[in-house]
Amino acid sequence: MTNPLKIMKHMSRLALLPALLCLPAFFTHADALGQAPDAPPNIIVLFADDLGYGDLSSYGNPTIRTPQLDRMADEGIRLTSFYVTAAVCTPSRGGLLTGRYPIRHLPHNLGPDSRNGLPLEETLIGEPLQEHGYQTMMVGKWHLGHAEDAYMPVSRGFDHYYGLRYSNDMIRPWVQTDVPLYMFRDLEPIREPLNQDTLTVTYTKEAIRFIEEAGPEPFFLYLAYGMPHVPVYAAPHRDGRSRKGLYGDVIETIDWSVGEILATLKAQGLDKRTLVIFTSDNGPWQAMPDRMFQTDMMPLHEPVKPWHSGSAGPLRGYKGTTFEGGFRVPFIARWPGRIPAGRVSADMLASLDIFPTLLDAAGIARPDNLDGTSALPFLTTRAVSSPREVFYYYLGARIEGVREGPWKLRISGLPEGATGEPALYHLDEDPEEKYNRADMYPDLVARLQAAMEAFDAEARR
Ligand SMILES: [Ca+2]
Repeated sequence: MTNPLKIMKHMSRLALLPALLCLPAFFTHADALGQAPDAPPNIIVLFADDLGYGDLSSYGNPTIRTPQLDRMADEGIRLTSFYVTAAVCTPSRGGLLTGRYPIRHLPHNLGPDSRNGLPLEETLIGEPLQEHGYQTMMVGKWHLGHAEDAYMPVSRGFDHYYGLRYSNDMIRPWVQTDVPLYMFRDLEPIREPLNQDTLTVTYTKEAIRFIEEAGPEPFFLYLAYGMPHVPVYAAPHRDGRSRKGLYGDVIETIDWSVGEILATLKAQGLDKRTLVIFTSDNGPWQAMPDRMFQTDMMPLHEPVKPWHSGSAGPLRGYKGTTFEGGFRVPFIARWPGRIPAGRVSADMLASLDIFPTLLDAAGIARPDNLDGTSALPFLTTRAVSSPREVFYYYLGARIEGVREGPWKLRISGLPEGATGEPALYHLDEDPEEKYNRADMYPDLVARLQAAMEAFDAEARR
């Protein structure tokens, strides 16, 4: 039913000393059996903010060191074609937590003064898990609505919440608002000045405490880091350590955090009972000297700052664009005994697939209105391919692209390299999106464009 250490902790709370005396035998029994095949696992989703495809050493960064995430990848699976549903925060988080494209619910970013939120008729991943006995906790950045309690995490599938309700820059001087940036516990603000230096450390402590104090039922922890979203701050004990400068320190602080969480699982005897996923909500923030995002948040010709260091690796584009650099992010999943170790796959997968995957892992029936498919057979079986064959790219409410197999059609309304003319890329041969092959394959362009238009029309119904 559950792991021995948790049973022990639970029992010790009840001061059942006689029962404790029997535990060595129980340990042996559990060790011999391992996890029952149908036992629902604990689930941890670690979601970085604006961490780019090329920001981890296992994804090729030449100077940032991420030994904990690299080890997690060695012990599990690492994907090189994993997509989020938007190149900015709010819709990407909505896509992750609903398993549905944001065009169906909330395609635009929220600000501190926003009155709206993710529509209340949407089902979020914590809800079915909660209904099936999971203990659920969210730590970190929410960004799916906060003007009413009904939009907040504790109303949407999480027993408890600790974190910032939106981005860490949504305060003066970065954003012109009078709403103070407070940490929240459940629905209550903690009316103290925010220390961003220790933001990642504080979140990590909350996450670890939740794991350590969880009862015998399975748990779901969603930890949405606030970093490396701007403005960037590293933990004091990591400051100045990275050759990449402050930005590197920030990523290495996240790496430290992942290491602490994995060490906690090991110490609690939960390693083999816990599926851990690490990914990011969109590509890296970069100085955009030409046009888009001309807001308080990102004025034109912004001077170069430490946060202009995120890397999309070999991919073109960055946060806020429908090039690969905006949408493709690292994805690492680890579940010892279930996910084979050391696998790297270029199969396409999307954050849309996480919701059904987690329900599948927990043995819970999936809703039939999802845009995602369970990737559990793919993740847990070396010979199985990803179920995902098609992915649609949206910039806000505008569809700008589709990927089918290795082919990507991009039709952008943005000025950058775009005339509204279709661009066709072969992403296996040309992940950098350097070579537009639209002229060579007019029939394929027409078919993919028709697919984009058909999906968009259906999604808006
Ligand atoms: Ca983000």
